[in-house]
Amino acid sequence: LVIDDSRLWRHSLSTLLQRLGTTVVVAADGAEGLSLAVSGGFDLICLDLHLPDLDGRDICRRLRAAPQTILVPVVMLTADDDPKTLMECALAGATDVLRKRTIEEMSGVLQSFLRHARRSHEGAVLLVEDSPSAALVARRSLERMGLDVHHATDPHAALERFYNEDFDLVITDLVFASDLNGLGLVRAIRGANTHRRMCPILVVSAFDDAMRRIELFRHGADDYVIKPLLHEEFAARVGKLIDNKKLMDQVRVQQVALRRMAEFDALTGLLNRHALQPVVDRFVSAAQSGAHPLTLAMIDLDHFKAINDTWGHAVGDQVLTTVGAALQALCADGEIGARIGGEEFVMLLPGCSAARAGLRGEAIRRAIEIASEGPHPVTASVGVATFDPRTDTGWADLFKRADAAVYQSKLNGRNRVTVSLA
Ligand code: GH3
Ligand code: MG
Ligand code: MG
Ligand code: MG
Repeated sequence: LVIDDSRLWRHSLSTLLQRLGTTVVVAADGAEGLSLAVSGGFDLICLDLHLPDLDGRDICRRLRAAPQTILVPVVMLTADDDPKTLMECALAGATDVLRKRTIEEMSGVLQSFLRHARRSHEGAVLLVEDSPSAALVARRSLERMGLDVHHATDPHAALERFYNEDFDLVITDLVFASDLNGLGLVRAIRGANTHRRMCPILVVSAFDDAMRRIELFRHGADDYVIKPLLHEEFAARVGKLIDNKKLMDQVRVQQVALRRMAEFDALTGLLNRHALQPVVDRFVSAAQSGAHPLTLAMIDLDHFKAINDTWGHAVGDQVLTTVGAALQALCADGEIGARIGGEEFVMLLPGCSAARAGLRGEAIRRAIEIASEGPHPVTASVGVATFDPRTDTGWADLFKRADAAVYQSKLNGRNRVTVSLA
């Protein structure tokens, strides 16, 4: 609703608001504006301060006193810069005061009011409420917002559902005829052993005492609202919590993706060199303590540059993918394959002793040969070394010996396995 005596401003504001997707009703004086306003249904009232018949501040006071408009935001518009006038507008109940400058400047502010007015939300809410009438009021509000409501009357049943289903918000009453109350439910949710424990929690209660609120916040409740529920306030609080939850979900998904990118080689899906280190540390300590032997197989593809040069880089990539898959397929439980360089791979074989190291090396060499059979065959030079606690002081020694064994395989004509003797 736009109440302004200037035809120019009525026109400019209407055009702007329509462009923002709103239906606009206009009034040219205070009396007409007031009677339209109390007829109801407005999301925003733009009210000019200086009108021929009534003062904007008086109109504002009357809007604040009428039940139909008490919750409707009123933005007062004035060309006046006098701080005293601006303060009087605020005291009269204006939600905001906007100086009449350019339409572009006003656009952002008006848009922010309208954005929230009729926004629908998406999400699942677990409503824990034992009073049927209170549950009905909350359910109506939530469904009006577009949310899916799942109602539990008992806190234990609610907790059981919470552990097993994904919710975007838990809304709980405070007092139940149960050994579990609202505070206990908040504590149980926050202590749950799942990412779901971060779910926002809104407590709804008829109690309005600071002590209860403080303890609820300390135990992890996000917000507190007092019954009887006022739809607009309830919806604003719920909307905010749901928005935050969606943001948190996005961050979690991104974190998982980033961790994957940081640890796994995109081409072959094997671990990369960086992610190998913690595994290496674990395996080497076990080998040092004699808990289990550790064999390292190092693999360098033969004349790989020629594959790129002859068939192109894309074929080279395809061959690397094939080799990666072949190595992955060779990994028994607990064994790890990794791509540590362009066409260089390693396999960590915990439990493989020196006696079997040569056989495993040969199996790797053969698997690569078989996997790449076809138009773009490739072979590999393999070096294997088994950790020897008497001479190897750590990973660096083992790595150096396997690397030297690969070099020896290259020197001896490639496509072969060299076992490093400690
Ligand atoms: P050698 O038998 O002596 O190991 O010869 P080589 O050609 O395999 O060894 P060299 O180290 O000279 O060349 C390795 C080649 O691997 C060079 C590089 O272009 C190629 N390469 C490294 N990373 C990738 C990759 O991700 N994709 C493709 N297509 N090629 C790669
Ligand atoms: Mg005016
Ligand atoms: Mg190489
Ligand atoms: Mg090579």
